[in-house]
Amino acid sequence: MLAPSQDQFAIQSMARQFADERIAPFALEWDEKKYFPTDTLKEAATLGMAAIYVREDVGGSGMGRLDAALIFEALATGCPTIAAFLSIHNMVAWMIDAYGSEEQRQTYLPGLASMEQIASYCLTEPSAGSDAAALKTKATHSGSQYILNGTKQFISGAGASDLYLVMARTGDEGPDGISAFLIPKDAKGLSFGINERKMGWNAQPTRQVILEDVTIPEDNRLGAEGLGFKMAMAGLNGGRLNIGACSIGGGQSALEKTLAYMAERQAFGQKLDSFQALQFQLAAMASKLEAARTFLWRAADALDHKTEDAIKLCAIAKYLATDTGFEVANNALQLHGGYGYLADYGIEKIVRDLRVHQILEGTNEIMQLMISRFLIKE
Ligand code: FAD
Ligand code: 2MC
Repeated sequence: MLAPSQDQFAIQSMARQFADERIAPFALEWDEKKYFPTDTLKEAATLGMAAIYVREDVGGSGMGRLDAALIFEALATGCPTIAAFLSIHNMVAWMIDAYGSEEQRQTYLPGLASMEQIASYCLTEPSAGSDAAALKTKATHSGSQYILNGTKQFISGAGASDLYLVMARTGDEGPDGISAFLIPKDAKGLSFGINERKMGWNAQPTRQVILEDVTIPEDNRLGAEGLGFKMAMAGLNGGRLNIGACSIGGGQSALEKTLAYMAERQAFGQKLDSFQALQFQLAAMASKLEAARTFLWRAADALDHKTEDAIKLCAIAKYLATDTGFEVANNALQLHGGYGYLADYGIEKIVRDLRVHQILEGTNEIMQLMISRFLIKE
């Protein structure tokens, strides 16, 4: 892979147009009002962006991870929060496509591809975040049913989503005792915590998902018993690329806003963009974004081709791209002076939104832990 093809860039342009017209003009208001724009998400679904790497027979777009990285970067220029939620939904859709029975694929995926059904991914618990394999939510097999009890923490889309992919313990301690379950919103015993007050990501809800004797047919188990953790991790490989792409998109948008601002704003009788010290900062920001973007493409291509080093490359990409996106957005805020700190300029929102990308889908310390484990093994 040298670079994406012209066709792939055309798909990215389509996503950018959607972001410019249907997301960016409303992003500040959604953030301020904590409004989750499900209608806009459904519009994105009509363009094939809700099941990007799901097979076409069930309504998916049949594209790859590199296409997804290009799409999520473009969408995030409008709003990283909305793009990132769409990524989580895509992650669940892919897991059902990859590991579900034919019946599960046919039951769930057409609705997820159109976003008539919205999905959430439920791994984290109050006492098991980075150490996800320590999760305690229990699924007890009883006859032809499972009964689930436990609490999931920080679940994006919770309360608004129609379908919850829940990782729960069916066996012993550790990763091999975990299985995955598909739980509909109306399941008896399923409830949600308060919508958390957050620094960013305000245009999507984050709540606890509480399971109290939630009883589901065994047909709602995704994949075999004991494979839940590995499936959850496999889903996250793509999720981490997408979150990285969302950070690059947010950083790119902050850079574009900064270039426009500096071409207008004067200080000491000059336009800001005529100070060489500031020009060099712009050069550094653009260079870092380009390097992270290009590396992300490499990792996406590796995941598409299931190369031996794909997992390591995805971890490196998530770590580099989310740190870079945040650094660029934060510099952009500085270059706006006091105006960068005002909500109306849209820069502080990008900084707030991108900050959490260094934490979720595996903190950047966990990415370093994974990368170093690979290095020591190699
Ligand atoms: P902890 O695991 O308690 O970590 C605390 C600190 O210790 C971190 O800095 C961490 O990097 C560090 N640390 C921990 N272990 C090590 C180690 N071995 N070596 C070095 N450093 C370490 N989860 C979901 O399942 N679904 C969702 O939809 C979802 N959405 C989220 C949305 C938001 C807005 C947020 C904030 C979180 C979301 N999460 C979601 C949870 C997210 O994945 C976790 O917050 C994250 O994995 C970290 O877990 P923790 O918060 O428990 O931190
Ligand atoms: N891809 C595929 N397989 C993976 C994998 C990956 N990325 N990571 C681990 N595995 C496999 C691993 O190969 C092993 O398989 P096997 O037994 O065949 O060797 C198995 O899973 C267990 O892995 P480990 O032995 O590495 O398990 P350990 O408990 O030591 O650590 C760790 C795993 C730390 C990498 C994992 O717990 C982790 O990724 N933690 C971060 C949690 C996280 O990312 N949460 C995100 C929640 S979702 C979210 O935030 C959203 C916004 C949606």
